[in-house]
Amino acid sequence: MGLAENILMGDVKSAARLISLIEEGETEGYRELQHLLPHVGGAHVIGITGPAGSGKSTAAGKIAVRFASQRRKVGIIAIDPTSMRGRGALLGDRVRMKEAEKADGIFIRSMAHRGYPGGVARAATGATHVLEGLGKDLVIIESVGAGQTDTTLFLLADTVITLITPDYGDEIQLMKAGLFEIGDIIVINKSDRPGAEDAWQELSHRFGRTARQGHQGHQGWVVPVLLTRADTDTGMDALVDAVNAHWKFLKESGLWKKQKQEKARSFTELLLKEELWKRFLERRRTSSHFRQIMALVEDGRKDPYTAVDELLQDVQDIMDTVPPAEKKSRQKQTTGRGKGKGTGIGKDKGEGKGRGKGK
Ligand SMILES: Nc1nc2c(ncn2[C@@H]2O[C@H](COP(=O)(O)OP(=O)(O)OP(=O)(O)O)[C@@H](O)[C@H]2O)c(=O)[nH]1
Ligand SMILES: [Mg+2]
Repeated sequence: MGLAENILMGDVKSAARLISLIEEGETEGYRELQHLLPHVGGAHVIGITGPAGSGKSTAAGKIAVRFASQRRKVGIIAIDPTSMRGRGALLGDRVRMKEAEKADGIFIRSMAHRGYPGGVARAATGATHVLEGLGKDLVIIESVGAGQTDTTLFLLADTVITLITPDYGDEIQLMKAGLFEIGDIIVINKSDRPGAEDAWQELSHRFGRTARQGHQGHQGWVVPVLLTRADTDTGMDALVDAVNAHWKFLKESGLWKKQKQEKARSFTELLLKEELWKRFLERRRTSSHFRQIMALVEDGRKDPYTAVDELLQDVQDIMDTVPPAEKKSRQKQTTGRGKGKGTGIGKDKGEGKGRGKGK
């Protein structure tokens, strides 16, 4: 039996394995994911974002336990902001979610974000489907907003919770980064800290009262601004109620499906952009053509616009050199799985052979 079939039968080990394959960019992983697709897509995906240390994991753990007690089948994906820092952050998230981890049926998976823009692991969308395949109907993705525009989380989640602390004023970057913009629910955690009440007043005034415009699919939803203290479980019922209310709103307004379709398309476009850029640089950065053009740009003898136009003439060539997925899988079966971490879609270990040679 394949991984997808095992997962559909509830095999947790196969789920963990498939998530790893997707993380590593293995073609085999995408093929199994494809088998899962007819069976998934209906779960409520909740994203939690906010500055480092604001209490996201603590809150995620607390609400997960509550959802589980409401007979929801819960999965959690915790995205490690600093894969470079080793396993510290991963373990940190797990410690905060201890209760949830012990609760029956809650599946927790940590992932490294690997430099993907927006702080969300590129594999998170695939991992969400894997958890759905396991039967989860509610998936919480914890991501780090740390000063970046976390639009990718927005694209993965049906409901986004922006979780900050009373001293968010210091995090003025957040405003620019649009963390508030993407939040369907705004939570001021650490209500035991000074200034909590003032922060609540200010944000309620700014975001809570008016029905939001802007993002399609958000029309008519009034953003709740909540005050919580996650470490002592205070305000968590209200947060669960707000999440459920948003889900009901999406379902009843019919926005859910439309929003999901639009987000899936946008995520794919984002991935395509990333992938083109990465493949282009991998194959061309060291080529003599690339270096010649860049040297002219550096000397001010070629303008950047013309340079980009000329460099893009190589793109067709890059497309031609990417072997079809089937061919890659067959290669893999004969060579075994390499150790290298995948950066690409359908990454293949033999694919980089021509890398750096240029034209
Ligand atoms: N005083 C206080 N501490 C809290 C509260 N909620 C969480 N904490 C503590 O804040 C610290 C960070 O909490 P986490 O849940 O790990 O925060 P996080 O946002 O997940 O952190 P990263 O994943 O590292 O970005 C922990 O020591 C928590 O116990 C709260 O409401 N008040
Ligand atoms: Mg965390």
